Amino acid sequence: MFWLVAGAVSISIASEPTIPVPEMVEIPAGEFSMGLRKIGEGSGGVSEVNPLCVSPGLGGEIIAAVSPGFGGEVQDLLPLRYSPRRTVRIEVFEIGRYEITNTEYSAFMRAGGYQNRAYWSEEGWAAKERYGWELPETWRDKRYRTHRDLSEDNDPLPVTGVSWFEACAYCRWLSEQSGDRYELPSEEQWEYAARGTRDFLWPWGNTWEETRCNFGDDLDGDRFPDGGLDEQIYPAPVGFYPQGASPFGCMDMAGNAEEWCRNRYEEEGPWCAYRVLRGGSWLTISPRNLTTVFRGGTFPWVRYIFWGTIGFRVVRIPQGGQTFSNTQSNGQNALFPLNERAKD
Ligand SMILES: [Ca+2]
Ligand SMILES: [Ca+2]
Ligand SMILES: [Ca+2]
Repeated sequence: MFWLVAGAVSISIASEPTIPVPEMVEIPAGEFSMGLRKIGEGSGGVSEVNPLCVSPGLGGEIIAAVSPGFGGEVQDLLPLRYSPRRTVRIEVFEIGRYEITNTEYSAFMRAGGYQNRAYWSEEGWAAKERYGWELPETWRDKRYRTHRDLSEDNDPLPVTGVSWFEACAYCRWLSEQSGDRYELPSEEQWEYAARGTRDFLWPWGNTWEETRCNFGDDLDGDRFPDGGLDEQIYPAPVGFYPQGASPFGCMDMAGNAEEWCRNRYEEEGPWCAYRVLRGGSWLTISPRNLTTVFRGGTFPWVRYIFWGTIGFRVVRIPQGGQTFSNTQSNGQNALFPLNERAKD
């Protein structure tokens, strides 16, 4: 099956042990429209309408669908559930075709990633020490692992149960190992990679397709996935839904693991300590919350709330390249911000 080899090739750096390096997709420079399209935009007096609000079955009430990765009730207090509509210029970059897998993450663990302070920001290390992190929260839970004996090799499920701090530490470790520059995607990079230039609401287009991603398909109404529609109850092997690929060929950008981005949720205000989560997860019921434009978020030290839904993918930045040209977040997107602002 193709996904057994998806997501990684191995490289050997100098005399270092071979490590799995995520398979990357090059995203060309370009412009795209970020955020949700407004019908009647600019005509004055026309309130925001979008296909998600008017399509039967995608009504406003389902925005409250639970995504326990960041708490069903809490999330609905969040402002800015969609980015402001704007044109964004993107510089060339590469992004992981898949979410980071258990195989890839296990290399970081085996290399002493949780013991080597050099890979962690000051705040990240403090959180790790405080909470005693030594493994992802889901690592010893068979529901999140391919092999029931929990062997670490050849596990194409996405790593879940990791905080933003752990995701950043993985990026720093991978950068050091490979000599390339890896980061979490900016929110702009993520959305461009997910939707392309044609305003796609889901990675594959503008029509919801329940067989093209791993979401919280729930046929019996108990608000827990059955796997009856998408064949997966818990996280799916990355790349399990080739028809769900984005215009650039990125997989699982709707559902499966929801994905950390580098950005703060907002630059100022009560949610500025949050980091952005994108794409919804295997537990997200509402198609609306699985769109390419929907924004979630939580604190950078949160990695698990009831279920393991949170994972990530990485971007690789060309030598001398900019991460992105949008100025809105530039000042706050240092790779490892050392001056964490306290939540108000
Ligand atoms: Ca169910
Ligand atoms: Ca499912
Ligand atoms: Ca995903």
